[in-house]
Amino acid sequence: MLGWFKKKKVKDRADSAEHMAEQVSEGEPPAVEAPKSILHEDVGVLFKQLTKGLSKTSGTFAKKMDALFLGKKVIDPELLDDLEEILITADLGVGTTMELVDDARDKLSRNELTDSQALKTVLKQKITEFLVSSDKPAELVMPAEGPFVIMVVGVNGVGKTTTIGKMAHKFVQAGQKVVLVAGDTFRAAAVEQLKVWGERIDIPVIAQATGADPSSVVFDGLEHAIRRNFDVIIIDTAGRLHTKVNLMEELKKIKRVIAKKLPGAPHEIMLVIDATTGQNGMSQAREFSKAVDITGLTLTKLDGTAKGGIVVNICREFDIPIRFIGIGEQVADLRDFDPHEFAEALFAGDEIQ
Ligand SMILES: Nc1nc2c(ncn2[C@@H]2O[C@H](COP(=O)(O)OP(=O)(O)OP(=O)(O)O)[C@@H](O)[C@H]2O)c(=O)[nH]1
Ligand SMILES: [Mg+2]
Repeated sequence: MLGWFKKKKVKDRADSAEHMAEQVSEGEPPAVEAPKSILHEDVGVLFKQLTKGLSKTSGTFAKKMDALFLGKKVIDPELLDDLEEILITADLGVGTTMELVDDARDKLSRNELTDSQALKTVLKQKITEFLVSSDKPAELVMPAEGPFVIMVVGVNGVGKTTTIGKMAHKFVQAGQKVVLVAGDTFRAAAVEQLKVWGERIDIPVIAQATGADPSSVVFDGLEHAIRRNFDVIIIDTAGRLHTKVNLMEELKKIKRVIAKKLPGAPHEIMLVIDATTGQNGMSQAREFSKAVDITGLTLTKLDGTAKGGIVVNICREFDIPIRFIGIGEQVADLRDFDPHEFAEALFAGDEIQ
């Protein structure tokens, strides 16, 4: 398994800071490797855990697929209509569904599909293609020098703070010195919640009182973190609706303040999307991208939904890599997103459990 993050390389000391920021080492092993426990874990075990986590999604999707194709040898228009319905209810979205079904129709008319099993195979191939369609690598890229600043954004209750805790844990396991900054000064108990995560994984949390200006909390927090040489600084932000202009402006301000304190930062602006929210997740991705240039996504709560199709739709529509998927509330329930593995798990259903 590949590492889930790597460090940029400083090739030439004479280079300017901006130039250095463009240099990403290609084809070399990551400077900081994933912890041994992850590298050495049996891939089969990890796959089983993923399929179990995705049991609602894969169970329902794969079961419906099997029911559709069971006993049907020939592909008729009725079967294609049913297929269309399954794909739409799994949240693949109308556009993605139409492309899949139209492709099947084309292949059928060119006699390239002889039976329903062949159709299932084609479907899986095409869904895998969508999942790998982004040409941006899924791994996080740390700067060559200085701290790696990650700002986490998203609408209310999607799992930002939980994802931060899980992600921080991964960095700690990989030997990084991590600090959290409590940029959610709006919701009561948000600061406390982040502190609980900090205690759980034994890392510091920089916070001010609820009601403080988030930009100044982030500014002061960064100053403190930079002085104390942290490798990774993860900033929590308050949940906000992507349709609220003033709140999106506040997010832009926080981003500007970070860049002012540390040129080149934030290096990662991660949007967290709740996979159970369905197609609304698409407009969240669109609007947050417009406001702050999202560089990576995490899709949470995939353990709680029968509609994991949003992952396929997001990959097809946006050129933003999915970094992680959340498959539970515990610290270990954050998985690196691997499109091939995800496609396998989606179609595996009951076979694996
Ligand atoms: N089942 C499941 N629950 C999750 C997952 N990620 C987060 N949650 C739960 O979702 C709820 C909200 O999580 P938070 O991390 O507080 O979400 P948030 O986006 O920070 O919320 P606000 O700060 O209020 O906007 C909590 O009960 C989490 O335990 C996941 O992958 N699976
Ligand atoms: Mg939160």
